[in-house]
Amino acid sequence: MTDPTFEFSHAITRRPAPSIIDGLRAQDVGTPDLDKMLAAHAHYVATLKETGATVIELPPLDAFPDGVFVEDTALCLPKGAILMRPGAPSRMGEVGEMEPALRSVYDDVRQISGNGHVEGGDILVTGREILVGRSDRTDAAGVAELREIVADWGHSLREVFTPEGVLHFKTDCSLLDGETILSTKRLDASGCFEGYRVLHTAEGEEAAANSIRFNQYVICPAGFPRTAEMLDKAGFNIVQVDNRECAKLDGGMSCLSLRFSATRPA
Ligand code: CIR
Repeated sequence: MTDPTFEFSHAITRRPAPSIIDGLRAQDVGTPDLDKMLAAHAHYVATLKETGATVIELPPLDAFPDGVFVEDTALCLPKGAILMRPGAPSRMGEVGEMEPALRSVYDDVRQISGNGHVEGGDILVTGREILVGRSDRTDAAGVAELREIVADWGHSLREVFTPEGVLHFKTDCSLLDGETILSTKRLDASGCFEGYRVLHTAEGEEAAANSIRFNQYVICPAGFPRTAEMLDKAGFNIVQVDNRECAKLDGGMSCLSLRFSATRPA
């Protein structure tokens, strides 16, 4: 029996395009370097593959500077996939670019089609529920539509709030196993993880919170040694990937893939 919250047969990624230099960012802390990003991306994809998973690698999309951050375009669940409706207007067209890949692996593909917005980075699927953080990108109408869709597949959805000034809910947290969450102290202080086992990122290492559990690995951004040591001591198998270029665009480990177990072969 596999645990659908972290055991996956597949991932979808997209190689960064030269237009990455125009990617959205909250603050300008320097232009991302495409070659360095490509090298880090290759390490990320190789790590996913090392777990035995199949990685569907999509080609770069120069028309969409943030296209590498595929997580925001969809939510993948055991019974189907849901195409999102990004709150960032420049990212809206990325969804249609993702659709064929999802249709190749899922029989049931639905869509947020009302006026609301949801980005995948605001969604954390745990062993017991789906947490969705309202943010500058995800609004009440989007959450309400998503709630109806996932209810059809037997999931309960709980609306929570992304801290002020934080891009996405999962910028500040990740799932380590069905019941264990890695979170910044500031997000955990909101009380949204009551009843879960919560491990905190080290002081000053908040950016380590955007990690992913993917099969046997917890893939973390490199450069956060105290959090990595804490996770290692807690028994997790850590792989550290250079995230310096993506971080310039507020991106992290979760943003770079959609993770799922295919219902039929790709
Ligand atoms: C954006 O602002 O939309 C991108 N530059 C970063 C998206 C990061 N995605 C994520 O956290 N899931």
